[in-house]
Amino acid sequence: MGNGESVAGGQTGILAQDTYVWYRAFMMEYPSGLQTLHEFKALLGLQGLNQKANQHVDQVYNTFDTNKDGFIDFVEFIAAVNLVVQGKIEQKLKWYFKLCDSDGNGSIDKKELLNIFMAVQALNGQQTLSPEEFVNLVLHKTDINNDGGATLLPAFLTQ
Ligand SMILES: [Ca+2]
Ligand SMILES: [Ca+2]
Repeated sequence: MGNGESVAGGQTGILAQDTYVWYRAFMMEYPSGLQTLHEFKALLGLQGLNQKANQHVDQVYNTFDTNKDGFIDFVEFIAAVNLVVQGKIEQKLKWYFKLCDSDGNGSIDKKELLNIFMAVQALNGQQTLSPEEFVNLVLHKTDINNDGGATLLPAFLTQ
């Protein structure tokens, strides 16, 4: 009974019997049943970041906070774990696209891409390409609608 059932994520989701283990661990760590942004950063070891990197982490947190109450509850937490641990590449890309599209207009423009790049670079502390070079490269490669790379459309995710 219950074999193969999953919560919050279809076939690739965490099995129902494992959910209980996750739930216990979550409640042990966060007795209020809610994880704050501060706790989220602590969990991932992302403290003391510079401003750009911090903004990026805040954005990640916000995409996981699906009911927008400012906290991650258990259902949101398990959905996030599902995505990160077991999600298909397509799901991850869609999530990442949502993350990049900070004004939520359904496409990623040069400024949004630049923001993400700066944040990721701040997190990694590496510098191989300049931000401008990176943005031009990505937009050029994904210029599906032939607008000269002005915007990045989600079309590439569904092909
Ligand atoms: Ca929430
Ligand atoms: Ca946008």
